[in-house]
Amino acid sequence: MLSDVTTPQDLDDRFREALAALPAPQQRRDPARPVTDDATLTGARVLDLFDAQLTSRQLDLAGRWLRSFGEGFYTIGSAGHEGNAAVAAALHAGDPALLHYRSGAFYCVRAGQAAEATGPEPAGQAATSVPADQADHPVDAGPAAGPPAPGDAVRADEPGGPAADRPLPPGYAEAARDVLRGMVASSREPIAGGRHKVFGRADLAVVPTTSTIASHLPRAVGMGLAVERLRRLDTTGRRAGDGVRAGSGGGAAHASWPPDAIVVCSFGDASVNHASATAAFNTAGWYDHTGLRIPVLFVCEDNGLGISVRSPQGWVETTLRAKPGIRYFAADGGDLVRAYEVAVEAAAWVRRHRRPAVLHLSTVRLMGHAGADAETAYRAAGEIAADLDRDPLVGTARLLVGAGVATGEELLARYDEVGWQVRRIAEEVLDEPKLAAPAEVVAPLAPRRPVRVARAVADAAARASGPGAGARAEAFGGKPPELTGPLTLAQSINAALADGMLDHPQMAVFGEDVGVKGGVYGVTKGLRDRFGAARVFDTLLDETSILGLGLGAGLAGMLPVPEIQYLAYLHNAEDQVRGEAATMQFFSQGAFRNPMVVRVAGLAYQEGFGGHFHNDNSVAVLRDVPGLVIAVPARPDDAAPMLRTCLASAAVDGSVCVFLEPIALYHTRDLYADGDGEWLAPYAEPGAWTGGHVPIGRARVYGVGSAEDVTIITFGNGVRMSLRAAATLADEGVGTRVVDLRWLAPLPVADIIREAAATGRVLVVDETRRSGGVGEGVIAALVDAGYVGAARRVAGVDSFVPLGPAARQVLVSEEAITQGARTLLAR
Ligand SMILES: Cc1ncc(C[n+]2csc(CCOP(=O)(O)OP(=O)(O)O)c2C)c(N)n1
Repeated sequence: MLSDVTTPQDLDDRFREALAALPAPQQRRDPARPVTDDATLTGARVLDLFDAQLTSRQLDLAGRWLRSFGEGFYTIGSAGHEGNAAVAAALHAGDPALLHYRSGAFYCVRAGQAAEATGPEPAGQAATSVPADQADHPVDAGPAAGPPAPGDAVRADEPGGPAADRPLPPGYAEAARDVLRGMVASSREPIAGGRHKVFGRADLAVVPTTSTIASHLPRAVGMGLAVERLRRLDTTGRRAGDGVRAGSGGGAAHASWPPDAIVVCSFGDASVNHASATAAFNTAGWYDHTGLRIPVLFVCEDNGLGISVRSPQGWVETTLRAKPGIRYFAADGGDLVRAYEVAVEAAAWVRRHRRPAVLHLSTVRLMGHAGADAETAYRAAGEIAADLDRDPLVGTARLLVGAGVATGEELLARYDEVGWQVRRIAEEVLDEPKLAAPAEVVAPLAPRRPVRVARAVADAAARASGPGAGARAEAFGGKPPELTGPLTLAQSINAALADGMLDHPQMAVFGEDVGVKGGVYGVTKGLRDRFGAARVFDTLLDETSILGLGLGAGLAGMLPVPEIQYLAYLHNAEDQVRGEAATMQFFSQGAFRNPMVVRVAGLAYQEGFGGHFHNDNSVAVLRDVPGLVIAVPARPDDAAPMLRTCLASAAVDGSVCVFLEPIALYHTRDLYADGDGEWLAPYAEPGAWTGGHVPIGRARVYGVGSAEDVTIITFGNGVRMSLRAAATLADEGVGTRVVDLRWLAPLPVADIIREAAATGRVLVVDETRRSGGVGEGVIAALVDAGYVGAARRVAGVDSFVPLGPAARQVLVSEEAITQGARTLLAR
């Protein structure tokens, strides 16, 4: 009898009843034969897949059990979705997979494939190895017992039979241990190390996904694009491959993906409505329409519900069928054999044509959304019971018994045996250590090795002036930027991008209008002509997809440099930076990384192009993303070395960098007076790159006058305004030091403290907003360090930036800076 939720007990009871009710087979079928006369799967393979389904189910039950006494921290399960075992079976073990959180059976099958490929695990290493005191219950003790040779007759009345007492297929117990470690937040969990319960393991090509539904789909599309691009380079022999300098590109600590790989990503039916999902479908279809190949298999596991909200009848099929450029396949996830056959067809289609497809897999959801979900609040008892009747495990059992491969009794014995093994592993992992110190938690977040980064910059310099000099001269048309005279900020970034492209063979620059046009501000001008449309390309107009392409490309081994046309438009896609990019190393302990330098044109003060959307001055949303690097170059001679540092850090450490370029300074030439040309700067020749290296988190300090009276701490447009204000103050006999932070994250704390202490009077000039602005971080850093001098802030008003001259009402002005300094000095 059902209570107000489907409990593990209910599910277990129903399963037992259903199996007990199966009629005994009249005749046994040789498991080496197709399980039914028209099936492609053999009985033995179905038994293997059934084991994966059982293991997954038992993991769900174990998760609830662990929760019941406070030792488990995750109860979202896979029950009802175990048909995804068929999808895994239809794929290659090396196909990168970004999985839905109901992928227990998929994960077991993938682990099984990998274990078979690598052979038996060495004793003592296998997660399936059994402690001495439990050796009487061997788990996964070796390769699966071979099925009888074809033609061997197995009689229905023979005791045991092939289903009953086989060891678990290789890899399954190990997979179970992985999942259980995730549930108990063990620091030995193989991918996130106790930071989250995810499906992921580098050797299984399973890339961890976050709980933010559908946010992994734009990344999957980016990966598909990059995998295909690298494959083509491979087949034409031009891929840098082995010849690529270590660390010159991206992505994975993982070896490169197989050339014929396809990317699989799965998600629920409610998720198809999410903006990230629609972006991913659209981008895959858009590229397909242009003839570009993106081998991605989307798998929609449709249980009809998103927590309590029903997908309207027929909506999922209608919407998936209607996606342009994406081939539609459908299967019943309760029918393992047919689901497998359709999945094989879909995967083969994607692999052959290198084009996107969606597999719509119908499933049920058993035991509610998660442990605490009282389903009866929103579902009728009859509906819940109907789902139980469609339990895919019962479906597979019915198939096996109907085919004569096993009896219901044997399969129940199998269920219990698997359950026993899973419980035992659960008990073992209970006592494993948890993450126990802040440093342990954050260790993989954003590794920083500044010495290696500096060395990478020095190596790049050596290449550019040595073996790469010829290619460099050619790329710059015989006139390298150091010989073209002083450059603007935009020209300097352009030159540094070109040098980056020359030095990093896997680097690609892309975004809206960056290719043919060369960027709305001309920053990427000429790059497409020099480096080709495969490396410098226009994307469709969707920031989520642009970032997703970057994320996937980084993961696939490239060094992506996407551009976001305006800071305001980063905000509508910000989750791809915050939730996806910045978390990847954290949730994979560095096994996967998405090196990326996101160029963003932003901040205010544009002449003649007003209004908030092109003058957005809000960076708060970036500053609290753990591990993110935020660079704001104000001057041409900082921009180039800072960009080199970001590229090197991305390549060396997998850093996610936001390179925020002040639009208003792009073409600025003068500092104090019209025509003085003091905001221009020559481009450093490669021989000077090492000496001019700008490490992450180091500020630049300008002394004006005696530099002893007041310290102005600022960045971006504030640098120019502050230098001008400092000149005015100097005329009044006030000595100022102007500190350009250059890096908003990590803040140059040591430089801030030193320069603040030097005068004892700090004026923070913050062109972002008073609330949530950069100035808050600077003041907090001073307080934390015990600074006892005077401090004031000049910051933007808490407002969006209005059009026209009204903008001056809310933005920091030179006058306000001068006044602020005078007020400080008057105290
Ligand atoms: C972007 C986002 N919004 C809300 C949630 C909270 N949430 C978690 S699962 C879920 C329902 C997802 O339903 P579906 O995609 O059908 O997958 P199912 O759980 O049914 O397998 C919701 C709303 C989330 N994880 N991510």
